[in-house]
Amino acid sequence: MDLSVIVPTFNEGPNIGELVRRIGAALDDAGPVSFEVIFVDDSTDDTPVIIQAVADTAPFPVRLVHRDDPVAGLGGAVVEGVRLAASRWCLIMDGDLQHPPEDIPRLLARAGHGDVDVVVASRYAAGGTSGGLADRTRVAVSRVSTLLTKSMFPRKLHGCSDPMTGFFLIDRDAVDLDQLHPRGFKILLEMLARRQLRIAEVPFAFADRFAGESKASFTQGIRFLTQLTMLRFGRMSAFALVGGVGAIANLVIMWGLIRLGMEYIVAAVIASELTIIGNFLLLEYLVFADMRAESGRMRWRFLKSFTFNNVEALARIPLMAVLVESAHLPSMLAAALTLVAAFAVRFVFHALVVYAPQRATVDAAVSAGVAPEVTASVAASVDDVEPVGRRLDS
Ligand SMILES: Nc1nc2c(ncn2[C@@H]2O[C@H](COP(=O)(O)OP(=O)(O)OP(=O)(O)O)[C@@H](O)[C@H]2O)c(=O)[nH]1
Ligand SMILES: [Mg+2]
Repeated sequence: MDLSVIVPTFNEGPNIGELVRRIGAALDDAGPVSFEVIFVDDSTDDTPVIIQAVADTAPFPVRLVHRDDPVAGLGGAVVEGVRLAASRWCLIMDGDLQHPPEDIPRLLARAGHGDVDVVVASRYAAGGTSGGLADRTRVAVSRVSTLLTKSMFPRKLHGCSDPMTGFFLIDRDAVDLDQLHPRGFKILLEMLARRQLRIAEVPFAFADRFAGESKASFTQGIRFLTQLTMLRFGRMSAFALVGGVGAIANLVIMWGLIRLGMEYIVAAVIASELTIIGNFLLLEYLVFADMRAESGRMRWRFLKSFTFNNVEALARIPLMAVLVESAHLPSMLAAALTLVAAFAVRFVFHALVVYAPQRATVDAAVSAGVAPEVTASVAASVDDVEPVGRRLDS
């Protein structure tokens, strides 16, 4: 097998037939290439039935992997497809025909030179266009986020004008799949930022969606920003960002309640509790999203986090008093020291306790005889919560 084409799909039924037909035609024209198409499908509609029907009549192997319990969205689907691929060279493309299959032979030809690990189909290289982006806002968001991303990884992304594209050809042997933490849409970025890869680009014209609806959203945008922060500065910085947002929210709520005539102590307590709950939700859906699946029930995580934060708030004040009264530190310095210590303890507690992989899961896996992978993935996630000073690029 020379090539595995991997297509992540979420409710793309009306596009499947046309996509498979055009992939077949394009690769037929490219000479003798043996290839397969793998759909990694998270659909909630009849897309899998349509894929199966197309697969039954296609003159080349078309495989359907339907995930009943989708992990890590689009990025997770791509990684799953790459794992299952029969070929070492994997072409990733969207299922809505915004990535024209007719461009695949040019990507293959470039990889054929033998000097690169990944060939990126770029909207922003000379000769490429981004016409298929829905409107001016999407174009601007795409441009700005590309610039931001490139500035954060100047070396790793050198020579890549479009690290956010979902259309690329990659040598599976050049990436460490276990090291990836896919979340959301930007899986190429995840691959490029983790390890220095040799990149080539081929310009392409980003087309309009053939049929169906876009799954891009504001939430995906927020996920992307978290991904970027985590890749660049490690999990602790994303945690700090959430903490910072929480601190500001806390003050704003307290100010608002006082203006409504509330006693300042009561206002402070209400603001703190609301912030603790809000922070938990942000940690849950952004910072520790990739560790949720293995760490038991949400209500237990919430209970641990909520209790910890309240105990911490209660403990910090007396500790500060001790530093001022006994150690004679200036009160602002004492406050700052306790805040920094509280932050560090809070991070460690959340990373190692609240989001700890559940022992039961590991034990069950051990007795089921799948220990090596599970142990590896547990080790990887614990590894990842030690990002102090981690630098992925320089
Ligand atoms: N397996 C899987 N595929 C997904 C998921 N979300 C989106 N996709 C697929 O990923 C591809 C890209 O999604 P799109 O909705 O086209 O996103 P986009 O191209 O950024 O947005 P548009 O330009 O508006 O089309 C499509 O093939 C989707 O079906 C998901 O959660 N799981
Ligand atoms: Mg699309």
